[in-house]
Amino acid sequence: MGEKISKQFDPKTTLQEIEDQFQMFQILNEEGKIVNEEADPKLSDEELVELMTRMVYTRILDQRSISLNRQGRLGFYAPTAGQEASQLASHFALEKDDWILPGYRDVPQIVWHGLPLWKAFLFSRGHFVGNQIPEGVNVVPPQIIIGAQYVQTAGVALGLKKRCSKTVAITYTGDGGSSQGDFYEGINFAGAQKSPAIFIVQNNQYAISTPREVQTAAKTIAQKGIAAGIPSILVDGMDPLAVYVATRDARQRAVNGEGPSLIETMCYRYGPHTMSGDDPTRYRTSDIDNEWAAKDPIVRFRIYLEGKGLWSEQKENEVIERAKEEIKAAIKQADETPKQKVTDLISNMYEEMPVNLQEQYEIYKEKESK
Ligand SMILES: Cc1ncc(C[n+]2csc(CCOP(=O)(O)OP(=O)(O)O)c2C)c(N)n1
Repeated sequence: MGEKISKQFDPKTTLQEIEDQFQMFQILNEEGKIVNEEADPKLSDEELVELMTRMVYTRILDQRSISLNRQGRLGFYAPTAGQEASQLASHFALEKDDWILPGYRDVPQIVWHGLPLWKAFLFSRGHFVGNQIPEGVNVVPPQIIIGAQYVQTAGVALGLKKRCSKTVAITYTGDGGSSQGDFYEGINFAGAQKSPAIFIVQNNQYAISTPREVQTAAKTIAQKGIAAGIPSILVDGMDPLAVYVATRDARQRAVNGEGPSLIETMCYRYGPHTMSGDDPTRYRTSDIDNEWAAKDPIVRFRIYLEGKGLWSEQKENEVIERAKEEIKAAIKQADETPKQKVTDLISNMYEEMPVNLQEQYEIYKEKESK
């Protein structure tokens, strides 16, 4: 227990003092300048180019996914533009054997972790093959239940610890997800067990149409980790270098046996919540959109890399063309996959099929054979 204090308890100051500690961590500012020399991860030229390539590629993947969805060629899709630094720079700090427990918006990370793109498209279509993850690709299917992946990550991380594995389990949710009970249970359990977990909250400012301010009285989401006794940081989620460093350090602590960390990445989604029909103009102004567009992660990284002579318009166009080609081939492969049947749904649901489903299975099998 701490020292006894005799001074009067001042609730305002106590809260203020804690909240003031959560200043936003930034390395590369909006103008593409390093503003925090000391924290610069000094990535190699190849690494910088690779990270930029992934962000540009993923922006194209987002644009193509949106238009494929509008053509009726994809199903459920949650746009990712604006969150590239938050998603891909955090992923960039991982190792191949680390486990990713994504939410529905986190398809880019699992694709870069090894999920073939055509399978990601099948996931979007609700096809079971999209959730059949290849052996050796350490990801689980994206979670739709808000926050549930936090509890599952605490479990996976504990398993990794028990196996003395030098790997981590990383998970992502949104600002809205941090209002769920599962969020608190997950970070608390992992903290208590000192499990190698990394909890990322991508604060893109809205849970569908609900602004972040309405979600919680806390000034930051990062500070919530402190109550669970785990290191927590608020990061500029539009800054690839800051996100990379925060995740790299969290990973290092995790594999060193120092337990989990919480990272809040301040970012923005440019598009709608999903392609299922919400209209962002009803809950956001164009002024807010413009304010965030000026912080764009790709724009600032482009300026930074061009300044180093590592990037050019030509290079970017090559990446864009490659992305378009690969997306085209992947959607073709998804199209060529046999359509999902009702019998697939039934047979994939249970390891041992219940009797009533067995009856239905036979009925559908008969119908499908015609
Ligand atoms: C347990 C649960 N409650 C409600 C929903 C419906 N729902 C889907 S997305 C969403 C908002 C999530 O917002 P946030 O966590 O900020 O993530 P974002 O979509 O912004 O990435 C809600 C409430 C759900 N999927 N699961």
